[in-house]
Amino acid sequence: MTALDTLNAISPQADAISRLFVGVLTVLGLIFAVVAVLVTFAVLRYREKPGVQLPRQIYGSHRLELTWTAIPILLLVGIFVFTVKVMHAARPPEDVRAPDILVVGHQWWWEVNYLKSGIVTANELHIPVGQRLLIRLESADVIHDFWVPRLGPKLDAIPGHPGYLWLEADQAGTYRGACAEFCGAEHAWMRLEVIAQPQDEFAAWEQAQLAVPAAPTSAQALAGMKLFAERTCVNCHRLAGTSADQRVGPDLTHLADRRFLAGGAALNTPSNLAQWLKDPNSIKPDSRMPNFQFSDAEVAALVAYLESTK
Ligand code: HEC
Ligand SMILES: [Cu+2]
Repeated sequence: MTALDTLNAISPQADAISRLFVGVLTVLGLIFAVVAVLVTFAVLRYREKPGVQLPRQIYGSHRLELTWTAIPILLLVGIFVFTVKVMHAARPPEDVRAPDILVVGHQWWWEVNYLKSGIVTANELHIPVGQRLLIRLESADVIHDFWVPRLGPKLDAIPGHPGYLWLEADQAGTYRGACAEFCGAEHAWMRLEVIAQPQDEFAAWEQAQLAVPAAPTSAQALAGMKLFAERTCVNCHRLAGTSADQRVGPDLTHLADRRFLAGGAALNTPSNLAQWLKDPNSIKPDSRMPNFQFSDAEVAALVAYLESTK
């Protein structure tokens, strides 16, 4: 994510915002240029020189004062009108229709629920390209802020007060986002990715996500499955096909399909996953996932199990 992402819009909503920004910047830039030229001219042309008398002093000019009051007022009214238009273009009215996806901000990760298909995932939103989806945004704890600069406006996730947002991408691709409201120690590792895919790829992803993982076959993965059931993981996580159905931590059903762990703090490789299970705080200090003091063999078993649910 870079500062220029905002100017590189991929959705009508982000495009409206970026046009408004460029428009206002242009007008302000012109005013700055005119003022700078006039000031420079006055300083050079009218500076005190030997033998030159002080020019005639003028006190008060109704015409000038009215002009320099009227021009800024007109400019501000214009900017106001365009801003309100952009706000309407960029944001859905409250409850226009049933939302497609419920996104919940947690310290420090994003829960993603596809309300129609029932898919649950984390820190990653797959969407079909060119379709306008309605996101309902909630928070499980403190104020977060959902922001994917190339796709649209930022929106605060406020506890007890759901917000709504259009999510749409006109080009296939991966668009990075982040929490944009300081929400505690690990706020910086609350990244997300929106992956816009052609309809058939998206449908294939949906199918894969909906599949309930088969029980593993290797002895190591079976040992991991047993640990997963016995060691309180089920109290915080969801894993389809098991008794785990909680939302305190991210859904782990198809964890191996995701690119990141822990809101972007590490790439999702088997070795990083092992590191995470051994000591979550070594990857994300203060994370809300406990350290279980697992032995290396236990970690390897859990990794084998979680990788097998792909
Ligand atoms: C007290 C609740 C809690 C318990 C118990 C718990 N976790 Fe977690 N877990 C979390 C939270 C919260 C996160 C998200 C941390 C973050 O990203 O900030 C997490 C993240 C994870 C992740 C990374 C997922 C991702 O998408 O980033 C894995 C893997 C994981 N836990 C596995 C386990 C396993 C295996 C167990 C049992 C041994 C377990 N957890 C027990 C709360 C818990
Ligand atoms: Cu945050």
